[in-house]
Amino acid sequence: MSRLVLVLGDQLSPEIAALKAADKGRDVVVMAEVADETGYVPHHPKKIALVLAAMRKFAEELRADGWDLRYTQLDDSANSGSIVRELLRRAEETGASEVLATEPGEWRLIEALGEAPIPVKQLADDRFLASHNDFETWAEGRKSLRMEYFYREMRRRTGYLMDGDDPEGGVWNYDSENRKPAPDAIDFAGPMQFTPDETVEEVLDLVEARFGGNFGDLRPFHFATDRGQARRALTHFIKGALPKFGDYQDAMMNDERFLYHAVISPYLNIGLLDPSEVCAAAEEAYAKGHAPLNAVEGFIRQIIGWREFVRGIYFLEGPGYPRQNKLMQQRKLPAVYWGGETRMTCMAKAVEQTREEAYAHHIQRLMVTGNFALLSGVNPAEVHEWYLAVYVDAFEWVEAPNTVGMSQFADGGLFASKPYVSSGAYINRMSDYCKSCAYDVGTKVGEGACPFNLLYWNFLDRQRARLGDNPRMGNMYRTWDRMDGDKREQIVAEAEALLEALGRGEVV
Ligand code: FAD
Ligand code: DLZ
Ligand code: SF4
Repeated sequence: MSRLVLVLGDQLSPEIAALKAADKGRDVVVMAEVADETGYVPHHPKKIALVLAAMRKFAEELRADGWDLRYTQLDDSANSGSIVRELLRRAEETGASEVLATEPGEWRLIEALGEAPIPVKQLADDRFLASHNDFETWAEGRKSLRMEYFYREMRRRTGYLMDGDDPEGGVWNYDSENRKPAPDAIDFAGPMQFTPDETVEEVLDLVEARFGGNFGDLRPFHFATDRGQARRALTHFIKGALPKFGDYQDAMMNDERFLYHAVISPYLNIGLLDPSEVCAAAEEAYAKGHAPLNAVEGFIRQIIGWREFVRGIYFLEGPGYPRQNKLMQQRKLPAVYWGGETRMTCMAKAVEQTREEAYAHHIQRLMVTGNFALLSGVNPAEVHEWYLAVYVDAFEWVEAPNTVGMSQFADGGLFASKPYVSSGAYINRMSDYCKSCAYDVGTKVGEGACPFNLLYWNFLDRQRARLGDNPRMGNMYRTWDRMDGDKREQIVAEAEALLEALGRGEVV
């Protein structure tokens, strides 16, 4: 009897486990565009378009490769609206009595498949370099989980940038050479852009009609939507941007949205690129003398270090992880996150580019929008839903640990040793935002004071019971304690007034 082979919208690789385990001669592949997946958060229209267009093109590849494939489009009249119901419908149609799946990247779907009224075998997703078991074994017995140590093990295991048993160049991590502030100009035009073909145009029309009201601009749409295009986008980055990737990794600029970043996370996350091919391409650029070690090491660390590490955390911690709120923050997400007017240039720029591109780079996500939400005391569940919705690369296994853990410290410091908070000084050092801002980054309190300055001290004061003993925050608390008492009172009063104004929806 035939089996169904489920391929989800972020599993678009011919090497995906369920396809590898299936029998092309008798099994039936099921792919489905369904309301449950397009609606579990108000996804950015570009994200929905990317996933649906790439699904349709991948389905064509599978058909051309000889697979019997049943594909449900979002507007098909028989569409039942959920992955499990689509599987049941296709089982009835084909007589199949079991399903082969690759483990989804979200507990919600893992549980739904586990509870489905048809046996579903969920195979390990081996697109990653570390399995769940590898990560659990590494984490077992450790007092704290630090990416750097996990990363070293991954270097040894994969052999990337290794010189025998030693790291290439003698040190594991070249971050001290990176983190340069924003330069005057960038000599890279940004990620490769692709003109929508017929399939993509059809999807864009569908998304416009159904999801045009979601936050985010659908057009222009230039993402790669198949493997060939994604590989060209990777090559374009390796040639044009990788050499300076490390230097300006943390910089932010008013007029340069992508700087030297790769913008390949959407392709990696939906299966159009494989982490090994990406790292091999970067390593080759180093071997050929095309890109320096600080850039290549930094880039490979993001992929075999951070990306694998956060996935390990998501699956180690279980389904409750995204709902953690160890700092007990309860405020609502301010309207500025959904495009509401603001006088803060840094926030305005980060949100504007998120709306237009469905993309912001790591430091914008961490030190602008993430930092502001944390300082403002926003409930991390709301922050999590925002990040899951608005970025084209957002899938829960990668988004939740980055948001809930790294950015909001809502897991109490499972893998970040202290919260990523800063006053305006950091943003000023790393960007040109403050030069065109209505606020003055140098003013700590009173008329024109930068909101990040006020909120930073207020956050420390408010969270003293939970963070005061953290040894890595000792200096910050000592500086706060040395401040004149009247000034501290004024900062707290002004910060609280600002938070109240934000809560009332006033322009801040
Ligand atoms: P580059 O800077 O060019 O880096 C290269 C690659 O390294 C990325 O494509 C990505 O695959 C990987 N990478 C780098 N940093 C991380 C990281 N911290 N975690 C996982 N992979 C990483 N990344 C996502 O892929 N999806 C998300 O939903 C997501 N949400 C985030 C939310 C917050 C609050 C923060 C602070 C970070 C988040 N990140 C997320 C991580 C990071 O911001 C993005 O991976 C990166 O900005 C993608 O752009 P890029 O391809 O240009 O990356
Ligand atoms: C993100 C997404 C969207 C928008 N739509 C679909 C869809 O219609 N069908 C589908 O199979 N997958 C979709 N996805 C990706 C899933 O949400 C993703 O597989 C899970 O979140 C697990 O990572
Ligand atoms: Fe942002 Fe403050 Fe700088 Fe304005 S002055 S851009 S609010 S950090």
